[in-house]
Formats: sequence, structure tokens, C-alpha cells
Amino acid sequence: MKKLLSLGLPLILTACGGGGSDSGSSPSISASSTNTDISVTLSASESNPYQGTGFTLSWTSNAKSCTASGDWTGSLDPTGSKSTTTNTLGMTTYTINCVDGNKSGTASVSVTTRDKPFFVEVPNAFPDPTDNYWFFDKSKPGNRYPGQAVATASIDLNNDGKKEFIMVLHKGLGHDLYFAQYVSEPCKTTTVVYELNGEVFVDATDKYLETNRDFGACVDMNSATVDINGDGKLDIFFSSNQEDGRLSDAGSYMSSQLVGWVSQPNGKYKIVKFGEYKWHHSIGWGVDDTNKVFVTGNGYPSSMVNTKHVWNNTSLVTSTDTSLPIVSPVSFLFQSINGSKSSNVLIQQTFAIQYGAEAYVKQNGVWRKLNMISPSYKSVGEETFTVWNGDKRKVQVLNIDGQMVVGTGGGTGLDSLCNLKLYKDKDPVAVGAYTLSVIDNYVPGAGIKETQVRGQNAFVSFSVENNLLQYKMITIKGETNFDPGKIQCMDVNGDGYDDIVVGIGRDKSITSKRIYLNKKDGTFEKVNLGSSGLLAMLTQIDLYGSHMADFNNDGVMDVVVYPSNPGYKPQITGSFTSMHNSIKFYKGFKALQ
Ligand SMILES: [Ca+2]
Ligand SMILES: [Ca+2]
Ligand SMILES: [Ca+2]
Ligand SMILES: [Ca+2]
Repeated sequence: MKKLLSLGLPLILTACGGGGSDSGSSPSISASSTNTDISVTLSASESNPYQGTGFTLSWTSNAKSCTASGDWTGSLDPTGSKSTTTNTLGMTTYTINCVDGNKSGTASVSVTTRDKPFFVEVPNAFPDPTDNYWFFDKSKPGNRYPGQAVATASIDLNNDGKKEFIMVLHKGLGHDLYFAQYVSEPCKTTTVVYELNGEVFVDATDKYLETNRDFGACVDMNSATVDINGDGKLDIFFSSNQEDGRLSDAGSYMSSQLVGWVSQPNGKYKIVKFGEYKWHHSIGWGVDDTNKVFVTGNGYPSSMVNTKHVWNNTSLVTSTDTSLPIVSPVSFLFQSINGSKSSNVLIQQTFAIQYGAEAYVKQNGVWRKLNMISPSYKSVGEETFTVWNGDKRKVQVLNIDGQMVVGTGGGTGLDSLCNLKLYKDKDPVAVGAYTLSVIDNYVPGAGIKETQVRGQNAFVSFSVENNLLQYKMITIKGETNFDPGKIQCMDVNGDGYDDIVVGIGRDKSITSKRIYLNKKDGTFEKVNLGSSGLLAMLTQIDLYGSHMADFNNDGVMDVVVYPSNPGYKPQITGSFTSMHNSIKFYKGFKALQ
């Protein structure tokens, strides 16, 4: 009772007996009396409990015995308390009837059960990133470009069941002077590993990384995770380059080797750089004929080659494997279907048509190219496209389902391919999103400005059936917002069917996680997260990203929200010197359903 009062909760209770019953101040209280001879009180520890969470009913009486009625039953001691819980939304009423001989008394209490929110923010869950030089440079008050989180991953780095949160950030002079024409110093990328300690995350980078945090390269949004050295711990690989916004006439500075984190016998991870210097944008892994895991990735500008990188006891060894198809520099995915141990399907964006996809299958040890496929479109014509710095180039305008989109050279394409179990007992399909560059208010012949173009996701699945690459646009019931955001293919509700999760995206007006549950019939339906799905962000930070994982290993998905911008504008607005609370932890409170 004391606890209740200290919480300031309205106490609900009733007393009856006597002529003047005190009905208390809560509107949910009800009281009744049948007799003036017995005094009975009944109260609940919470007036507004969450659905399915416990509360305590407490009662007193001067009777010999009592009986519960209403939303509880059974015989009760004359005075006592009982833990209870209700799955009923709305009001439930608990009544107690107490008797002593022919004397009796009654009391009732009502509680109103609230819907449980899906997510609850844990306040101050991350250390203040302002204190970290790699995120925010206090020595440069005019610096409006703090570290930009480009890639995130959630991996259990120490196999304790709880996932660590990994952020890769662009930082450095190149990034600060984004889109300056000549920058002497290429961008740097650095890393932070956050580990959940109780309910808050701590910076555990030094605990997990063997050397320093600097990759010496920019990384793309894409990463791939696979245990490449077979020690039971996942390793991470990033597509990397030096494309930090400098103009391409900066030449060779734009290229970089691929970067990986590989688990070591000492429990730490080693940052390894491997392969050719390229403008890498794709990264992925497969299993070769000898059942060995390999990593590969591709990028412009040098010629496309079919290299693979395998772990050989102490390092990644790069070799040319001409039997492998050349993987797309944008996005690709290997699959092992029909019970094959090695990869026998490759699905990827085509080189020629940005909306096109192509597939290869391996038959009798030989990779064979299948058909190319794309959404149906009509070519509208050529237009002059003016990019951010005033440069002009020619682009093709396409009409796709009545929408005018930039067809080539507009940063559009098939992105974020991931393996998704559409059906529990079948091979996964490849799910991705076409990032359509939609031209609003298109006027033929008037030219197109980059600012006129709006990104829009169109979800699509690919599968190889009967030696043909098939594609299907994915229907999402209940969704009207197709703004781009990072895509995760994961089973968020543990039913064995993979679901689709889309991050909060580039547009700051998107403040809600988008979660699409697999309806087991090939379609998806948006989860209505209600107000609890809204993720509160600092108004001073322009753009955010979000990442979903079960960080605390309680079976319920959690969300981390972090500052992320595509780099073309300052991330901080107004007078703002602190990034405190810019990274947020939303703990999953109710299982997604
Ligand atoms: Ca862990
Ligand atoms: Ca490993
Ligand atoms: Ca599911
Ligand atoms: Ca959780």
C-alpha cells in the first residue's frame, strides 16, 4: 500500500459497511454494500496495468471468511493479498463478499487494463557520443558533420546469447568537407562496438577489436556476415571504397580493398583488408565446390573479375576462380537450394539495366546463366539530369506502373538483397527493394533536377524455379509509406517464416519502424505499432537510421536508433554542441504479432 501511494497511483478501492462508504478519487472505483455489519476494503496495486502484466489485489475485513466474485473466484482469507493478471483489455471488476454468521459486507475494485506497447525507450541507454572524437569533434565548433553511421550490424561477438551493436562511421577531413572538389585526405572509417550491460550499452570496442578502430576506407551500407574460419563465431565483411563525396577526378583515392572482421583464437576480432582496390559496393558470401566458405564483392572502375577470398588458417587468401560467375558491383546473393551444400544459385542486379535482375545456376559443377528479368516498363525518352553540383548528364526516363522514374545513372536499382524464408519448409527466396527514383511533376523535355527526384521502395522477391528466374512484386497490406530505409530479412515473431523490417529511413518524417509480418500466403502485413512504434529523435539531427535485433536475448525484438545521413547535407542544425541521447535503445516490451 505504501508503495502505491509513493507511486502516486490512484487507489482504487472501496470500503463498504457503515453508512458512509468512501469511494475514493479514482473514476474506476466502484463500491457497494449489502450490510452495515461487516467492514471490507479491497484495493488493486495498479489502476492501469498493462495487459498480461501482474498486479496485486489486497483486502481487509473483520469477517470470518470471504469469497471472490466478478473477475476472480474462490474462497479467501478474511484479510490478505493476491497476485493476479488479466489478459482482458479494458475494465475488469473484482468483488469480495465477506461473512460472519448472518452479518456480511462487500467491496469491489475495478482496474482498466492498457494495451502493452511494443517498445519502451530505456533512458540514457548509450554513452554520450559527443565525448568520442570519432563521432564528434569538439575542437571544431563549426563542424556540422559528425560521424555518419553508414553500416550497422548486430552480432553476438562472444557467444553469450546477447548481440552486440556495431556501428561503422565515416569520419575525417574528407567527410567534413563533403562534396568539396579537392580534399587532400580521403575519408576514414571507424568503428564502435556497443555491448549491452544490464539495460544500458557500454563501449566495448577495445574488448572486441584487436587493433585500432580505423578501417582506412569508407564503407558502403552493405555488409555480409558468415563464419569464414569455422570457429563458431560470425565474421563480418564490408563493401568498402573511398567514395566520400569527393569528385571522381580525385581518381585512385576513390578505391579501397574490402574490409572484414575475423574472429581470432584470443577471443578478439582482427580487422583484415583484402582483395583488389576498387569502388566496392557489393559484398556477399557463398560456399564453393569444396564446401569452403568464400567472400566476394565487386565494384567499379576497374574490370570486373571473379575473385574469391577464403580463410587459410591465418589470413584471407584471394584467388581468381574463373568457374564462378562475376558478381554484380551493386548487389548479389548466393543461395544453396534443393539440399545442396555448396552454393548453386546466384541472383543479382544486372549490369546493363538497373531494374533488371539475372540468375546463374550451378549444374554438374558448372555455372550457367539463366534469364534476365525486370518489372515491365516503357521507355519515355532521354532527359538532361542536373546533379547536386550543377553537373549535367543524360538519363533515360522510364514509365513503371504509371510512375515516371529515372532509369539509368540516377542512383537507382535493386538493393539490399537478402535471403528470406517465405515459407517455413521451403528454400529461401531473394528479397530486395527496387529503389525507384520517382520524378514528381515530370514535364517532358524540361530536364530533371536531382532535388526533384524522390526515392521510393518497391519490394520484390526472386527465386529460381524450373531453371528460370522468377520475380514477384511483394504486396504489403496496410502500408502506404514506401520511403526508402534499410531492409532486414528476419523472423521477428519466431514462427519460422521470415518477415521484412524497414528502417526509419532517409526522410525524418518517418519516425516509425516498419515491420511487415509474413502472412504465410506469400503476402506481408504491416504491424500497427500504435504510438509505441514512434521513435523519438533529436530535432537537431537531420537523419536517422534504425536497426532491429533481440539485443537482450529475451525473445522479443528490440530497436536501436542512431544518427545517419547520406552525407549531402550537414547532419546538425542550429546551435548544437552535444549529441547526448542521439543514439537510443527501444527495448522490446511486447512480442510482435
Ligand atoms: Ca554477446
Ligand atoms: Ca569466425
Ligand atoms: Ca515471422
Ligand atoms: Ca529483446
